[in-house]
Amino acid sequence: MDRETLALADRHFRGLGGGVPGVGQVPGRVAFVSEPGAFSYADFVRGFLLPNLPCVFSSAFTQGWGSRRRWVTPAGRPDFDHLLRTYGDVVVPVANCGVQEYNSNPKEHMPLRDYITYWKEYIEGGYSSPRGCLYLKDWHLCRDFPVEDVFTLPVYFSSDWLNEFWDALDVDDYRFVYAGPAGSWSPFHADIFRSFSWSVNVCGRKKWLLFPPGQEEALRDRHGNLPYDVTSPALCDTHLHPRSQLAGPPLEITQEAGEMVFVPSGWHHQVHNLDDTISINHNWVNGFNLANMWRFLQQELCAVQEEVIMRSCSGINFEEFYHFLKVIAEKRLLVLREAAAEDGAGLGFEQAAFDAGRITEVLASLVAHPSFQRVDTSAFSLRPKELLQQLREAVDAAVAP
Ligand SMILES: O=C(O)CCC(=O)C(=O)O
Ligand SMILES: [Fe+2]
Repeated sequence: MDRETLALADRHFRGLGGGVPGVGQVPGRVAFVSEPGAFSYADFVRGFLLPNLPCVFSSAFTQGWGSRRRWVTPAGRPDFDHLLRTYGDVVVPVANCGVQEYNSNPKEHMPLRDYITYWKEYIEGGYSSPRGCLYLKDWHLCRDFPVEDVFTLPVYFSSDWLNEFWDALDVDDYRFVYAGPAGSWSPFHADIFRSFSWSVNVCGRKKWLLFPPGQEEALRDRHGNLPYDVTSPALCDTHLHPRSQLAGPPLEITQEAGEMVFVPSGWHHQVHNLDDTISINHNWVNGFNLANMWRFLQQELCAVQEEVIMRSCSGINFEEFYHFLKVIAEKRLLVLREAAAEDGAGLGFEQAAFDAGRITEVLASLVAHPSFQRVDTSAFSLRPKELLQQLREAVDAAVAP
């Protein structure tokens, strides 16, 4: 991040007074970025991260990725033989697209070998099977094979606190591979913790239907439930979905092989595989959507009122959220202090200053939250108020002329 982008981003967030951006003007179509050489990180911040708008990057951005070279046949189809040879024994999660369980699909686990056998039979059966349409989802391939050359992380997505946090703890990650036949699909949802996502088709094509934050409210049924399938004719039934006429049409994307989609924070979406498709999908949080994550966690708490239940709903409670902030904050403080000693010339100084500023705002709000005040923090290695103080001092020093 350069100084000019830091100043722009700081002004943007200061203008919000620690709040969350509303939905600004949403263009009628999704922007397409074609030239890697002519599109900087600062362009991405200005055009998409700050206004929280989706975009599609051309396949030139993923040229040369290991997965695109090795997992695909010359005809552009999944290379089943290669995948079997390399990963056949790995146990992968598989969802059944035909079975609705709340607003997702039940998952089972099976060796990739068995899934590929199923997939080939599904194709031979004219894209139909008595077992239904099975979709391999949320396979942590990078966690299972950390040294494989699968992809090169684009600079636009390199500030990724969720994965930085999990990597520091060496526990989990939010890096996934999806693979499924034409017709497999992901029901209507927004991503975990209101994270961003990026998604690249290694082969095949996807159709995306995207709704800006807030639009989903008009799509709820009369009981207040979100739809499972936004293409269902039931949405036109005003008795079932009384406000669906108020929802604008979704933004539509047809994502070609090699192209990369950026899904902004809090945008609900539904995704259909138009061909036999393999994709790499990551969820990520950073200073640009941290306040959305925090707001989401507070809403979850309001909805369930019980921290114990909250953990089972969103997979994180306030104490763990503090731990997440602390791990990232301490790493940024280190950069700011070292760089300060070198007259601000340290690598990533602006990024660290921006990150520390965003953490300060959200941490101040967390520390003031009545539910967090009930947490016993006496045994914490660094007390939240101390961390807040350290961050404030570091941010003040970083922005001082
Ligand atoms: O590709 C899919 O089926 C779903 C992808 C998705 O929801 C995401 O990347 O956020
Ligand atoms: Fe998603």
